[in-house]
Amino acid sequence: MPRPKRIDLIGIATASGASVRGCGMGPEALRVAGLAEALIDLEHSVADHGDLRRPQPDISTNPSSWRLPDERKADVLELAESVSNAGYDILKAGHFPLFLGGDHSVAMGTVSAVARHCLPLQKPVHVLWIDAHADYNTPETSPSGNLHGMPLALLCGEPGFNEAFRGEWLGRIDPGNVSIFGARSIDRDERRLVQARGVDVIDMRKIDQLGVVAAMQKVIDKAKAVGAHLHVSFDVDSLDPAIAPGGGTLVPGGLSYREAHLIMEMLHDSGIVGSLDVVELNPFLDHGGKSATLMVDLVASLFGRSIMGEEPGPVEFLLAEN
Ligand code: HAR
Ligand code: MN
Ligand code: MN
Ligand code: MN
Repeated sequence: MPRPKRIDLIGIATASGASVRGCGMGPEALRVAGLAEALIDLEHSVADHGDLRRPQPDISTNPSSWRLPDERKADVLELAESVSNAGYDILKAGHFPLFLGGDHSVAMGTVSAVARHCLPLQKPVHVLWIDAHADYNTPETSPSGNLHGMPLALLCGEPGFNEAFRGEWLGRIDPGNVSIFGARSIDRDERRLVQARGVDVIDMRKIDQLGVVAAMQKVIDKAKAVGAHLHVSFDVDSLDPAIAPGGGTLVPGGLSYREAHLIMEMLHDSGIVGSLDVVELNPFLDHGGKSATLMVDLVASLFGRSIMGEEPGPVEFLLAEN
């Protein structure tokens, strides 16, 4: 069994990158669903750093509007900086950062923390983006203007972001070291961009055709081949809406309960996952904690929960048999 880890939880209570309110409550829902207890039960030690958040907006002049786009952009970028610094400190201390979103724009900060830590140590970073969406829009290609649809493009250094976006996150990631897993909703110009940059998109059709084991094993092998730190960014909407209704941008045809557990079990066995985001959980839209509870169970699978306490390694055997 791999050694227990010291896992540092850090909440990012924001929905500023999204157009649907509610995922700012995500970190608290994951705590209520028993995240820390599940990890401690697996003999890990856990520290909870609480939540990063921006001050509540002043809506006294127009209570019916949410936030203006520029205010929300400022929220996203200021939070990204705080997240990047907090994540960097956790990694430098040798701990495992587990980032609790918040909408997916928080990954600007989480992934930049990983890049700042790993790249000076000559450790490549591979980003595994488990999501219904590609989140590779730029302000020019985005149909919505929502920043949670853009973090990968920013992290991969796409042009089209103005001066406001300068920061630690800009262009830290090689698009050749990104795997998008579970996609089924990609915008037209966004698709052109990911194709042009050689981003590996394992969409739902590929998962259906190859099987989830072979599809995930390819990602793991690719990251392992270069000795990468694997950062997993798990968007709750990668899951099928029937099992995870707690999201603001649901798309039918997602990962099943067993597919999702199996990929988390495989990621655990790989031994190369060094950081994790759980994002886009919207407790306001969830059904009685169903999605939050499922996410806690999936995180537990990634941190070593297994049915029979089996040793890692059955996956290659299964593939060889085919
Ligand atoms: N592609 C759409 C856009 O950019 C929607 C993407 C955002 N939804 C998310 N992120 N939940 O994965 O507006
Ligand atoms: Mn710490
Ligand atoms: Mn996303
Ligand atoms: Mn998504």
